[in-house]
Amino acid sequence: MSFIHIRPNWQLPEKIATPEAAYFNRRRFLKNLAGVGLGIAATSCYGRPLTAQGTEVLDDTFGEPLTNFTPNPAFADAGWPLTEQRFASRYNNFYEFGLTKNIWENAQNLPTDPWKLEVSGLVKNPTTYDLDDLYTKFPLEERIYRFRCVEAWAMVVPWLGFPMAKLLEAVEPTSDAKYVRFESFYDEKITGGPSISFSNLPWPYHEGLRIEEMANELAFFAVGIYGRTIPKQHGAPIRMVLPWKYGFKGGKSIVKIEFLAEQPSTYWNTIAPNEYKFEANVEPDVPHPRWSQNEERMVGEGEAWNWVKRDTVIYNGYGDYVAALYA
Ligand SMILES: Nc1nc2c(c(=O)[nH]1)N[C@H]1C(S)=C(S)[C@@H](COP(=O)(O)O)O[C@H]1N2
Ligand SMILES: [Mo]
Repeated sequence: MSFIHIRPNWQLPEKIATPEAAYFNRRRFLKNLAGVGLGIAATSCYGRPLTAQGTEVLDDTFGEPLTNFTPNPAFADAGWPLTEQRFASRYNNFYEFGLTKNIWENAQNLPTDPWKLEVSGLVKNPTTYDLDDLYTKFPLEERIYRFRCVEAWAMVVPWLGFPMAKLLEAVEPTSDAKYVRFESFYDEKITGGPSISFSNLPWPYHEGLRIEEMANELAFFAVGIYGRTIPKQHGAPIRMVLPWKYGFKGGKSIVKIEFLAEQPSTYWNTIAPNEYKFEANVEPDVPHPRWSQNEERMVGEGEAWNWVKRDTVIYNGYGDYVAALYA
């Protein structure tokens, strides 16, 4: 179908845009096509086949070995095989660097040293952490977690980092603090993906949690993955990991954490409130308006274009930890 005759340069062809990214286009061209009655393109064939090609260069992005961590036995086995890093680390969402999955090279432009993570707002001990602090202030542990993107792909990843609860202990939120806002690094000159206009989007990427969600045992800050410091494409030097929620809740490359009395806005909820909720828990029976959430495809497992499928589980299988938060 050739219904886009002239494509402004911010519009990616549907074929290569991911379902989340497709929204950037869709919003605008649905406006232009109002009443024409075109069906929404199938979202099942996105991304590119992953092969071992180029892994030597990919390996260079893998970060420095981390040794000062303890494996947490409660999260030693996520029930499914680990996703191979050569797949996990070259199939990423990091829209600041481009709208495809293939941003790992462009993401190497992210400047991570020095780094400042500022914690402020309704806390007794506002603190700014530098890069070294991220590896030394809190005991590091390894946790193998399942990970589920709202686009219905999934993986199993060994994160290194510390529970968000440890940060709460350190900064001591006041009793007025009910919500937390997390902000990602943003500098349009550095991150701007090629030929994409970012001007109308609510950058920097920002996410939010209820304070009880942040205090939950599962909520985690990752500073590493697969035994090494976290590669830039995964959100170096520190990113959020919330395994019971869709992946977009886990902001990458966090520079600011603010404790608030009111619920903050979030990036995706601002762009498309009917598609991406603030809560965004993994719920197989609640379809995304553009696709089902009943099953997911395991990144890199099986054949390219035809990854192994699994049934999606409520709270991504972590109901024992989090169901009480939503009772
Ligand atoms: N700053 C920032 N954080 C982000 C995103 C992003 O585009 N920018 N994408 C989110 C989405 S949609 C997903 S699925 C995960 C992907 O994490 P991964 O690439 O490490 O697998 O990061 C999340 N965090
Ligand atoms: Mo995602």
